Amino acid sequence: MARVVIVSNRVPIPKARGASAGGLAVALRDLLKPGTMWFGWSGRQVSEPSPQPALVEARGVTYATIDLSSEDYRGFYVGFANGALWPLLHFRIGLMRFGRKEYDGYLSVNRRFAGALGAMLQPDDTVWAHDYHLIPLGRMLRDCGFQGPLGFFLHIPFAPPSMMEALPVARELIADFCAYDLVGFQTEEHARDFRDCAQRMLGATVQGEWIRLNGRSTRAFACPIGIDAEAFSRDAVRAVNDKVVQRLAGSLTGRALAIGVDRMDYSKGLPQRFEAYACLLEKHPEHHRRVHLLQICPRSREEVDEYRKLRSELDRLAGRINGRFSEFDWTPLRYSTRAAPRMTLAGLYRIARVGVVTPLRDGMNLVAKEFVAAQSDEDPGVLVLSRFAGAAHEMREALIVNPFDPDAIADAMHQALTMPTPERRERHQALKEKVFRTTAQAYSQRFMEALGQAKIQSVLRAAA
Ligand code: GDG
Repeated sequence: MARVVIVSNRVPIPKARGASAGGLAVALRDLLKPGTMWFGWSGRQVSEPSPQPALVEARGVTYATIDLSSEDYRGFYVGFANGALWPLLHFRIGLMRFGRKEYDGYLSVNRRFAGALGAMLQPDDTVWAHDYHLIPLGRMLRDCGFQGPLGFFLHIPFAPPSMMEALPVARELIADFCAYDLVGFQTEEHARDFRDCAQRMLGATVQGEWIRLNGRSTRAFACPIGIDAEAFSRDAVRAVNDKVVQRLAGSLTGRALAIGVDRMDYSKGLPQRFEAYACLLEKHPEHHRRVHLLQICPRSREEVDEYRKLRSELDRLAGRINGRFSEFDWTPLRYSTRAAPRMTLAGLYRIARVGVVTPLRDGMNLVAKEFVAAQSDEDPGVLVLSRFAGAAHEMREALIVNPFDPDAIADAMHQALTMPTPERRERHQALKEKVFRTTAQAYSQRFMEALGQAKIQSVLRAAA
């Protein structure tokens, strides 16, 4: 039987009943029919990893994982994927740390993935690999003899040729993308930057969305990811009864809540957001004692230096803002570096008057979509959204800001806090319609259909 095989760095093996699923598991839920396989890293570091994957079966889906050694982890994950690719593709060349050793580690882990997965693949399987950790995997699976449909989706942005040139191995990586039949990006801008790189850096022939390189054809297109809007909206209504949400709502005593929810990452524009909030309080004293900003930012990737530095910077800024503006019965900024349960998050979005989503650069940004899905139709909150989030390409009815401009973010927050109800409703309806149209379900279905067609096309083009 033809199977779908999903490959990602981490594998969301279902835990206890009721445990909530992460972003990718939600996005791909419709594909997880009996017979599907999901392959990737177990999250474990061991001294001698076995080449044989461990298999877990849940609701007819096989989850296959391999372990990594700590040396693999340092080179592949900390070194190349998060130390070089992540900053480069988020336009932070100055933070990029490239080393041959780390790149070799990245290739060697991808080779290990390809070896373990290749041995389990059947000729009529369809493989869909995810994200920047696994760019060379497709070529390596082809080297193992797999000839079936191969798709890849990049969750983060892509960069134009002038920036990609900074990465010494950019040409190899761009060629690796071209081993797939279909490559998906969050926005047309990212897809176009990729096609430009293939054309200008490798001399590939580009025709519309198709790239031809060394006799192979690959389609590079935009396929924006979404959320399960129905389910999230239902959760938000129920979550208003959640204990933490009720406690927080009670503590507001009529004040407005602005909310930010982000992994603690330098791409999310958190220091600029804190500066913007200080700027709002300075320019508009009428908001003193009338607003709280709740910033939830669970710590992430603390093995990478830059993330530890960011944490100290945010601690310092939060202390400065509260030290400067607090009154004995009002703390303007509430800041937590712990993750909130998903249900609590849904309820917090719902009671918030403003959602502040101001990344400096972001593939899509699902928080923007979750915030909209959680709002009530009668009394909706307002979304302040960075123009550099992929989500801004579609969500034009948000208050769109330049995240590098704290003054502009402050003005948008003021506009959101004072926006009349009819305008809030009108903007919300338009945004809601989009979030309920470009859903997780629509995303996975569109990608899989395009992958089937791309495979046929690439075979026909090769024969022509
Ligand atoms: C990458 C791309 C792209 C956050 N804090 C908590 C929590 N979250 C959840 C949010 C949201 C998810 O994490 C974050 O998604 P984003 O899209 O904002 O960002 P990345 O993690 O950077 O994801 C991004 C995405 O892939 C999908 O393609 O949109 O551009 O960078 O769902 O709600 N969840 C819980 N507690 C928290 O404290 N439960």
